[in-house]
Amino acid sequence: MSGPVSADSPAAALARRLHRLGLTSREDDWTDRYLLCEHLVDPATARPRQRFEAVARFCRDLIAHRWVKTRETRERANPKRVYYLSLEFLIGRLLDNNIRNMAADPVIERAVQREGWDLQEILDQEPDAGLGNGGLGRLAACFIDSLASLQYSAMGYGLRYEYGIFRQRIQDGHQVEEPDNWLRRPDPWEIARPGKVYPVRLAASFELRGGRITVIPNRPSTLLGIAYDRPVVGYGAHCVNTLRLWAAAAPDHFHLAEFSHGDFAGAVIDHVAAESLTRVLYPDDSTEAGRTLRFLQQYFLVSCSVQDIVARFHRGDQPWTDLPGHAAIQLNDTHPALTVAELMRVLVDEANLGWNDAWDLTVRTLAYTNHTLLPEALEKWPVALFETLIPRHLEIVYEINRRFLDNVRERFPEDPDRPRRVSLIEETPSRTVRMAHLAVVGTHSTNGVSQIHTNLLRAHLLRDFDEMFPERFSNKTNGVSPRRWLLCANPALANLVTDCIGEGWITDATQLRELGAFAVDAAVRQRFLSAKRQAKLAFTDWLRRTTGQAIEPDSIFDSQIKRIHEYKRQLLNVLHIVILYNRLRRNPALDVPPRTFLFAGKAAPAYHFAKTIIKLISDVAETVNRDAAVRDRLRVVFLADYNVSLAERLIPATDISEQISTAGYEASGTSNMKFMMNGALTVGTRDGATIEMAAEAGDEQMFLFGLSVDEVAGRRASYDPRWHYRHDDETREALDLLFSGHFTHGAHHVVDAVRDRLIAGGDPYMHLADLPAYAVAQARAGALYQVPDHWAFKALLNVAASGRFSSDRAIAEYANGIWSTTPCPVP
Ligand code: 26Q
Repeated sequence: MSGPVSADSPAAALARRLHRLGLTSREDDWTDRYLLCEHLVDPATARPRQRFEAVARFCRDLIAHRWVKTRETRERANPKRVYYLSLEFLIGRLLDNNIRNMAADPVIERAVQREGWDLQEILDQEPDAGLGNGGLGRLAACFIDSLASLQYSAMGYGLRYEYGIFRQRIQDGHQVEEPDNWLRRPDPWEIARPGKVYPVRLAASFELRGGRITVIPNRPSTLLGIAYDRPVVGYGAHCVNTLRLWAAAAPDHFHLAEFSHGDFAGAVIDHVAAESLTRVLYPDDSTEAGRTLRFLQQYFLVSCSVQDIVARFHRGDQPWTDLPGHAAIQLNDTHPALTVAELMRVLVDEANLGWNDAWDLTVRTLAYTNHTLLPEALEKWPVALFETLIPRHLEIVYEINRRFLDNVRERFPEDPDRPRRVSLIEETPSRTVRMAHLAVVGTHSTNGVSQIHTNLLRAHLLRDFDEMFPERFSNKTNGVSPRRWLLCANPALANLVTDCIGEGWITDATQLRELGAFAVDAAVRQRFLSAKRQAKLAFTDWLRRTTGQAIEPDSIFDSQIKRIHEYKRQLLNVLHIVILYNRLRRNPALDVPPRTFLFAGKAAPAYHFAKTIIKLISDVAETVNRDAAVRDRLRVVFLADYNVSLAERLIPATDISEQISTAGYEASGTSNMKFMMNGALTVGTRDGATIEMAAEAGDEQMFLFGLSVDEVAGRRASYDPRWHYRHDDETREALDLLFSGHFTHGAHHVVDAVRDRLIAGGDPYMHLADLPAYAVAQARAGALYQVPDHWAFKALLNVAASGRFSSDRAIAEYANGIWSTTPCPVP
């Protein structure tokens, strides 16, 4: 690992930092220091968790120097800041990533070896920071990684949930949710900032009784937001940015006022109510209504972050007109869209600006990213909630709307229905605020997350707005961090890539293109295959150790890992498994390579059919895996508790990446990119960013199938799943076997629910239309796998074409196209 060290290489910089800490590379006695001094523990007898804390604390001390240096540099240069506001940051673990980005691996490895410790065991002690639901939250984490690695002056703002996304257990095939108490033990990365505290004022109070929130109108209350900072270490550790997470607390004066009335216990209980605001991340339950606490969380994030941004702005002694030149605030979906009203309130009520000036500054400072086209996922908050909790913001929303609709009527006099369609307020069935409309009207930029998604956004969901403000719309295709998802997650493949093309790809993923020339080299293809095998063995090992399940590393690892949702079509995957099962039982001599189908993903707790899909997968797995007729040829595994760490293990080990959403429904997808970067081949529909991946690699490097977006739209009216049931033999046989209860034994409700959706319910996601083409694509993939050398060739071309899907490219596009900002290098 530790080669020659040039003067300003990451390794040389690390040597300087160690020197400042009083640690030369010779006398690295820090294991003693942290264990003896902090824990009064002898390193020889330290438990794995204590070892983890020692290594993490050492790493954090190394980080501290660059963190302070970064802050000082920005205070002096005062560049334009980027603020990424998100209710979710799905960061996962940090130790491995931070060690890498600090170039501290040689020092850590030496110390670990000296003590006779196992580094992997230490890394596995760290709980995942699961502060997100899925793609949107993980995107925020990759984006702050890139912002730091590219040295932008940027900050992430989010909430310090005490409980992250629920942990999933599978019991008798059913999902069971358990609380994720990730902060049970002290987190070595966070730094509480008791000095950074902001009041958040509400027009009502709230109490908690039996897990339910009761709002007491007309009794104003104040919450406090306390900052907890986490370092975001850029690659090479030049720049260490901050992720600032807000925790809610009750203000002391409130506490004391109650106390002086003699209600001591009442005051303590109010404390608990206040702190419960940031207790738990809301799982993505798009249907469940009445989530007052989620609304409060959104306002709390917005209020604390805006106060913090304004305070930093004021330190620069600039006039308000400079705000858009000082700050670019990116709203991650509509979850923080209250920022529009909050910034207007600050500028009008506190800075005493006129409405027009305030509006101009607000719009120029804010930008909005949309992540979904699903109508049921569009946020709408009851007007009554605004009225009770933040009535001033409702007034502001009304005034924004009044002016906006005046403008609409003036510009489109021939379209009398337009004001109703674009209004920020929906009148029926009940009065709600349409957060997406607020976000588009109140910002200068609206972007989608892949080209097709942006096109559909402009043509359908936001068509009226596109006609009014075409210049506001742009596409920013998602990306993923090549540091986390290739360098750290897949050391064998990363080494192969570096041996071929040098290490420039780590910070400039476009260089991966150069790997294309090496795909023709048989020795490189061989090395690719052994890197893949190494990752598969590591995964197989881990699976056996942690679950007792044995899978065959020489089978195809075929993975679909993502939230369970009908539009993502895990059911299509299941139907194909049943087709294969039927073929193998009918013809045991069938020449197909053995496959292991791996599923993982959480279902929203209130999304009942998604939970049924999990139960179905588990039941099919149990039946197939017990059937001697397909033994060693077909295995199905549902991996419980999908999270970032599981993705880091499974993606490098995967041969086939399943990206099979109904075309037009997956805004982008990001696991598709992670798989591609790790040399998996995609079996997928022409949806989201998969379309652009195929354009980069060439269609012939993937297994694309199924209806396109236009074909889905064209076929929708006449589509009848029964027609496909009648006309396609394998479809009918698969459904018949499924509906016969062959897999589900007594659990009739599972089969009934699936039949209801796929047949009686009209199959809105058109599984049956795509099933035959899907089976053909899968068969082609299977056939190619039987020629490993050809497989390796295509896989290498996929890695070579994955460079565009680096989050560094995405961030550079946001910086140039939306934020108008450049990096601020830290010397
Ligand atoms: C809604 C109501 C109440 C509580 C939570 C929510 C909620 C939370 C999260 C609604 C939606 C989300 C997340 C959506 C999401 O992850 N979308 C995905 O974003 C990715 C990044 O852009 C895309 O790649 C995926 O295609 C898109 O599905």
